[in-house]
Amino acid sequence: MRRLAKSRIRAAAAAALTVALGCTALAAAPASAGAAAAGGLVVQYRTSASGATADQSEPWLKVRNTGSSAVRLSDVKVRYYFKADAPSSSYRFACSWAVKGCSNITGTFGTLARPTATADRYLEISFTSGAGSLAPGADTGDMQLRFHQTNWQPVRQSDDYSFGQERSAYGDWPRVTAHQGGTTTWGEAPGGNDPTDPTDPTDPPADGPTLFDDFNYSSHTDPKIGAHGWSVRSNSGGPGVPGATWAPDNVTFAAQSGNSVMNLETSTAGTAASTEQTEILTRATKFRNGTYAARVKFSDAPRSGPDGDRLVQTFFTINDLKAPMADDYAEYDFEYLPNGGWGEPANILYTTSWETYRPDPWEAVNQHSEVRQSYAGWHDLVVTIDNNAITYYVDGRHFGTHDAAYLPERPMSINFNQWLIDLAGQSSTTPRSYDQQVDYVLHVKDQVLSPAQVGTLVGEYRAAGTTFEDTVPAT
Ligand SMILES: [Ca+2]
Ligand SMILES: [Ca+2]
Ligand SMILES: [Ca+2]
Repeated sequence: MRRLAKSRIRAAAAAALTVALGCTALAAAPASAGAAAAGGLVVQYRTSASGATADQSEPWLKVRNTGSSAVRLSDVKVRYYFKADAPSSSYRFACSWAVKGCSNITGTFGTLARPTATADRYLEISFTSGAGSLAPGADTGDMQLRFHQTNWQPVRQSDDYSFGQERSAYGDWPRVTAHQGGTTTWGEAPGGNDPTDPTDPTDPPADGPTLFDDFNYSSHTDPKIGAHGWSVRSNSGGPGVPGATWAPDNVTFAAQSGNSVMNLETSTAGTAASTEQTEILTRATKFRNGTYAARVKFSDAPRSGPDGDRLVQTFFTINDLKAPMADDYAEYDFEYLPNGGWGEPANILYTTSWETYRPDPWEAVNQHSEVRQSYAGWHDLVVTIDNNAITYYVDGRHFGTHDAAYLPERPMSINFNQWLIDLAGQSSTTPRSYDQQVDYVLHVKDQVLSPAQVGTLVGEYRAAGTTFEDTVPAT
């Protein structure tokens, strides 16, 4: 994050933020007993993309309750089955419009345990509690859904089990299944793949070199920190206020409900000499493709003193810029600005994928996504990197997907820091300090995990009492 410039030029190809993607639920609530007792769901289907191949599949769905008692939609899941374009293809879900609200509809992808000629994957639709219930006889209304290849190559629909080329108007469609609890209440899955006996889509891949650290340390001088591969920064230099120090003793650890949490405290009294920034990073630059995750607590206000400083709270990966505009540079950022900065007036969260940059005169080649709102509090941050794209999630929701042009060419370190863009946000010389907390960090090499799989894996480490593991090989 050697970001010397005040102005950062953002890529024109800003990633449009797609809402309500990804999987939000780490674990579905247990289905209520007898949910399907008075049985009856019907799924109706039409498509608004009827081509044998298309830019995206557009299964539009309605779920109707034909039973005699109300059905809670959060107990219902619907699966659309398809044959992947290639074994390595990955897909993204989006909701264009829905009577129940796209924010109440999530889509995740799964792999069938017993692939057939027309189905080896499925799109599973589920609902948040905000979708409410269906009274007897009621339906969800239109759910205008779509999915596409991550790399935006065409999808071949003609070989997809659930695709109905002629279905230009809604009609009952048994090639899509609905299930409630342990019962399939509508439709027929492709042979041998009944959804009530699935491979659990929250199961993480069985192996893959992994770094997990729950940040269970006593202080910044705890010898385990270095032994586990971390460096608590003390050397001067950017980013941030020129002349500021990077203060290792402002990196502290405390127990919260039996779980150790790391705190990065950044403080200032309005001068460079009084400004103390914080950073912790892996000494090894050995992390490239795969999944990165951290649980981070951002804050909007100082712990004490006057508010308003232009602060950056981060989780990122980075390597070194060997020359201005060298294309083998790589950096992937979560950056939260609680008080604005970089021309922004107020809270904003950026995710940014860097091809390269030139410090002077400043020029950046990157792609970013942004949301202008408060992110004060704890958040689950996930970024995945495969050979096609970089995808960011916040709290299980898709936040942005960035293009292959920004993929890393070389391995990187993993970093957290909190720093001040400048001292122009608050001119007071009254001391103030800001906290950024980190619960854990996870990296799984060369595996793209869903946010739900990240949650499962972290849960497994904790159930085993493991607070640190690093099986990622040195490069
Ligand atoms: Ca297909
Ligand atoms: Ca690059
Ligand atoms: Ca922890």
